Amino acid sequence: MKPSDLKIFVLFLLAGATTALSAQNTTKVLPTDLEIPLKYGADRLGKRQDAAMQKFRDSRLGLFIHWGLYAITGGEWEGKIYSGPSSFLQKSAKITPEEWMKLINRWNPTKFNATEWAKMARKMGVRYVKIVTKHHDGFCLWPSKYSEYTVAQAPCKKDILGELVKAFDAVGIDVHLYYSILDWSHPDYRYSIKNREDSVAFGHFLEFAENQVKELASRYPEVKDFWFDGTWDESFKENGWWSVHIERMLKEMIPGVTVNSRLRADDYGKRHFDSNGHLMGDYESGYERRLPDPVKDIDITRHDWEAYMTLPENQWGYHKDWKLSYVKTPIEAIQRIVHATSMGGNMVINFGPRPEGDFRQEELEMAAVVGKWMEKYGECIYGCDYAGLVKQDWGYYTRGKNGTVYMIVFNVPLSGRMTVQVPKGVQIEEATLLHGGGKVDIMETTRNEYNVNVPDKVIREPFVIKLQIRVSKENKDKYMDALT
Ligand code: H76
Repeated sequence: MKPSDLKIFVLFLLAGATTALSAQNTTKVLPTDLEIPLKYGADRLGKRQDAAMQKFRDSRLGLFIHWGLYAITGGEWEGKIYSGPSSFLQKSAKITPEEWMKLINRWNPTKFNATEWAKMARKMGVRYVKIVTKHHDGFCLWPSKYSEYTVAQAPCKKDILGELVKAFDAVGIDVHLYYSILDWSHPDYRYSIKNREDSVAFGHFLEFAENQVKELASRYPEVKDFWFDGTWDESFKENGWWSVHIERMLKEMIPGVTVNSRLRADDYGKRHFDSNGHLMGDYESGYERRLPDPVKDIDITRHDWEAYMTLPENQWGYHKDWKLSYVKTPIEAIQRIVHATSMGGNMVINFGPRPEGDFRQEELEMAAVVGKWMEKYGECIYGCDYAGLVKQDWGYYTRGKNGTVYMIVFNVPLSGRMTVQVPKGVQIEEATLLHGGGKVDIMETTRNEYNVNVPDKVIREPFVIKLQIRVSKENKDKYMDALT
């Protein structure tokens, strides 16, 4: 394929797809008469195109780490196992914050080794790690000077977060910090503002949260992203100004930093997307334990987004009993990674380390299998994006930066033939296996449609076929329309 053809194909896909792809979205458009004027709405329209954001996008695969006091209890309280998220045990077992925080005395992760964690993540093929610095319970993984509930009060006294930031950074994995605004331990936190007293208290709380966020950004300037959670309460939604202020503050403190949409609320308490429908923050962070529909939700390819998956259903922190719900297999995780990339999003897989500071067998296995697959087939994930082709039953398409289209096959048809529909004027010239490089037979079957043969050799894993595409200027249509 000549470079000029490539360019045309890419342009063709850009124009042909019903969705507006990245290139055209960088200019700030003035609100039209139809838009509501907003003080705390979106700062920008369309995708950010600077190097830091491109790196975020190109990474495609991340690892989430939920590690806190809930790892010690692992879903069990006074001999009873609770099946809900282990990180909500304090709520489900009705434990007071004072009682819960006594667990700090038992925080003694003797097997913790940040370098080992980073090594595992490297092998897994993740390009960034999202670390929970403070979950809803209020326990801080760093020695915060604004809280009495931190690792500094624990027997081991280690700045766990500091060690992790250093270790991940050293192996070239970007560090993202998770911070929950919702805080069950803070006396000034309010779920809603009912009177003046609430308003004053919550004001103090926001000051505390700002101090902590600032503290994180200045202690760990290597950080590339802040991911906020616990922003759904009425009290928070009434303080959209604060979310704008925090995003701007972080962007001043750490050039290039990215911030998730979940931080933000606008003048009317609208979250993620402002009252005019524009995304706030740098990427949408609403796809938690779910994914967009590849056909109905194709509009999502207009903005950056990130999705999150747990291994058992809704277990983020360590839980002793994984038999309580279905546990996803590595192939299912791989399918989610591909699904996200095929729609221009990132996938983050969550691990909940054990209280001793190491990982359970299932997580090690997940890391190993995903890593092996990524090593073989990562070319169709890293740096790849939505391809602009119509989704087919055999799997997903992604598109590389140079216009190469990848077919990632999960469902091998019994017919041995996989359908590929192409836009008008586009031909498939050649198909090859990404791993092993063997040629795959193709045949044009009707107008704008091809069969790609299933390779003879049985492949017992999701495999990838690379398509070489040609765009002809003249539209030689050899198929007649049906007379009906
Ligand atoms: C709901 C909720 C929270 N968001 C996930 C990332 C977990 O931290 C969970 O507690």
